[in-house]
Amino acid sequence: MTNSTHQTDIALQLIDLDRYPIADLDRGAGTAFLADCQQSMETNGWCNLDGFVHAEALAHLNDEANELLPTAEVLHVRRNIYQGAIDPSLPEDDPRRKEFTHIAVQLADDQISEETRVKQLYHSDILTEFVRRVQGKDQLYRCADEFQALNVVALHPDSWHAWHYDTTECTVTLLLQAAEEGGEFTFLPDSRTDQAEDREAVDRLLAGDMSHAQTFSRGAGTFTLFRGGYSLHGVTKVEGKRPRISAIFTYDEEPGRVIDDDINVRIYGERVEKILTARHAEANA
Ligand SMILES: O=C(O)CCC(=O)C(=O)O
Ligand SMILES: [Fe+2]
Repeated sequence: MTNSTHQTDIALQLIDLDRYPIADLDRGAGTAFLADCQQSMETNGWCNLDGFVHAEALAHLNDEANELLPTAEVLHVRRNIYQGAIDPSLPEDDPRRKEFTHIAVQLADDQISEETRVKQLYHSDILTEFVRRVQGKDQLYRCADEFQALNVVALHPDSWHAWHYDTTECTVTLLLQAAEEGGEFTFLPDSRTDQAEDREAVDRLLAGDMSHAQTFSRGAGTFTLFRGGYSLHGVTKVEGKRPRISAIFTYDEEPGRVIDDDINVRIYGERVEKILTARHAEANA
């Protein structure tokens, strides 16, 4: 990376670098800060940085999201916690067969223009490098999928983000607008590994017992990394008048990662189905 790219990187303007020296991780305070983040990721499965963006930057990001969201679709996605096919060997009444409806007003990547600050922040090489190092990956790339890479999700009052595992290992979010009440990000840290799942803990949560779940207090402007592929999580019911708005930044260890069309149609519905159908028709014409 050249110096000039560095100097124009929007992360340098938006992020509170005094508290979070993400552009200077190889000396002094930056080294200690990175070690703390890595340690938290390793021990707890998450890293939570409140006040990550400056107050004025947050106000701009928030205005931008509120301006764009009226152009977004209302998504209704029915899914089980694994977001895949249900294991047919499970008993009929097994909680893991349960499907939840996820309702959110959601902007997909292609609906967020390159001029927006949120897209520029997501495209920041400094930020991507920071996320890579916190996760301890040799390589990490921004997701190349035209719909999934960057999303802005609004949960309106009375809706919640139903319990699920993400289909990627680690999820990175920036909370743009907190709910007046409720809308807490809640999770069971490391509730599964690649080999096994803590069934007792999972079944307990699915039955509505939150006593073992963890939550953090997250004000608007909080940047969070967590192992969403391994920790069952969701967002509790949003209360009050305003929606809870969160930006989801997606990364992958493989460069150029795109998602299967049928998965994107399942998530994003009719709008994306039309785009893909038109594209196929054109390719076959
Ligand atoms: O909005 C959040 O804080 C979490 C969202 C989430 O779990 C997801 O998008 O997969
Ligand atoms: Fe998630």
